Amino acid sequence: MVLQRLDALVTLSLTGGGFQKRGGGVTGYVQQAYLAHLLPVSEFNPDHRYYWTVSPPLSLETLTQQDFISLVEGLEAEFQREYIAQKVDKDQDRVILMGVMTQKTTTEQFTETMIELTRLVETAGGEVLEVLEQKRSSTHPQTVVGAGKVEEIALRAQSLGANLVVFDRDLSPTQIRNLEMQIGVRVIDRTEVILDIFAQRAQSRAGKLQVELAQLEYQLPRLIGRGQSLSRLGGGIGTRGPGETKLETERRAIQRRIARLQEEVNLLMAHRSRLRQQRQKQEVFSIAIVGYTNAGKSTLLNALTQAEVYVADQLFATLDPTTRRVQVPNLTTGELITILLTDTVGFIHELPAELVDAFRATLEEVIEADALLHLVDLSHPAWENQFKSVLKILEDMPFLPGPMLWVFNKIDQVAPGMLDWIKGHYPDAVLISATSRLGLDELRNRLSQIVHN
Ligand SMILES: Nc1nc2c(ncn2[C@@H]2O[C@H](COP(=O)(O)OP(=O)(O)OP(=O)(O)O)[C@@H](O)[C@H]2O)c(=O)[nH]1
Ligand SMILES: [Mg+2]
Repeated sequence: MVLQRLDALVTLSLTGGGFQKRGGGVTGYVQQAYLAHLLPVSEFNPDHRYYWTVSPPLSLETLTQQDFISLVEGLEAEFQREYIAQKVDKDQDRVILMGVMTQKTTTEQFTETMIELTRLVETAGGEVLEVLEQKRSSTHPQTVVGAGKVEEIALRAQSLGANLVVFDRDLSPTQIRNLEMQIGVRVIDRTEVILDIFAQRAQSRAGKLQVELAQLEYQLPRLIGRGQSLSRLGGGIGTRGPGETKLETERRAIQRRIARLQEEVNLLMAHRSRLRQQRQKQEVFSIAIVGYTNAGKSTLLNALTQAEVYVADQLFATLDPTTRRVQVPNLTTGELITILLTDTVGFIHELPAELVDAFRATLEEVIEADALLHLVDLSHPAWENQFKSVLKILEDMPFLPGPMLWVFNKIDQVAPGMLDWIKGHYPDAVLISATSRLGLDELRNRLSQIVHN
């Protein structure tokens, strides 16, 4: 009924033994009638435990006495009240998350992915109302999940007043179209959530430029499937950003715009490369801080230098690279030497390819450094997988600076037993707390060692 937008439904059952029609075919008497309609939340149905109700068997006579118009109008009014009550904050998307657990992932990894996806949606400004899951050996080519699950999502969306469904994986244009048609609200994937966060964060011209490029590159192959549904289902996560107005324009116009932006990114790269060459002429050793988003990279740069980089407990707080001078002691002479430390955009598990391409000017700061400082948030339950994800992203880069120093951060939040374990398993790593300023002298010494090797 939800999917077909029906207010009420009547079924009639026949006695079977009726007249024989003149031309053949059996007619029958109506034996019983049933009336079904959707149920709003009420004191009798508090958590929306029941979506619908079916009447006891009625006689035709009783049925004809039913005032359908007032029944439907009454129900409409109740649903409307519920809807308004749910829609307090109009700017906030009300989101249902859909996670698909395939054989490729362990339960633990899956749980981590869903926690992270929740965090991403909240960072983008959405409110997660419910997390739905399904185990499948592989995803359904048309709808990702099976027909029964699609129906469940539609029912939950309707009863919770959700206006957005977010899937934990990339969706094809066909899948998006099918899902939106059957569920009746906007459907987006994880990449779109990440792009939306970037769009909201981008401050500098370079940042905005790269975000727009990433969004257009993401949208171009999905354009055909999307045009109508976007205008039908409204804005919110995944529709914001510099590229927003371009969405409705022609595919070719988008292609032209992409080409122009690509050129601008190339100019940006050339500009940054000149700056780097100047620095290299001065023979200052440069180190780039890399790490999972929210590891504390900007906090560390601020702690070691007088930088005032924006720090926040949110994903992708930093988009633009910042380079500052740091003094480290020469371990033999004790003199202070100056090195350059660069803080930049954080990584995430399965960083969308469009972002990697569009942010190449920024990522080049990483690959062009003389060494890397890989910062890890040791207090995060999933730190080991985050650590591996960062290594994987680095491996996929065309080339990398030689030495990489592993630095485990936030040790003020870690149990002593865990620290002993880390020291045993990662003897070369440095343990610090950027906020409590623990281990920073040791870190300066280790940076100095890298410079002199
Ligand atoms: N407890 C504790 N919190 C820390 C430490 N270092 C950083 N944080 C907190 O971690 C959060 C993220 O810090 P940021 O410096 O913004 O992290 P980032 O790696 O730059 O993150 P993005 O720019 O989003 O990729 C902030 O709330 C910091 O205050 C630490 O040593 N201990
Ligand atoms: Mg940062």
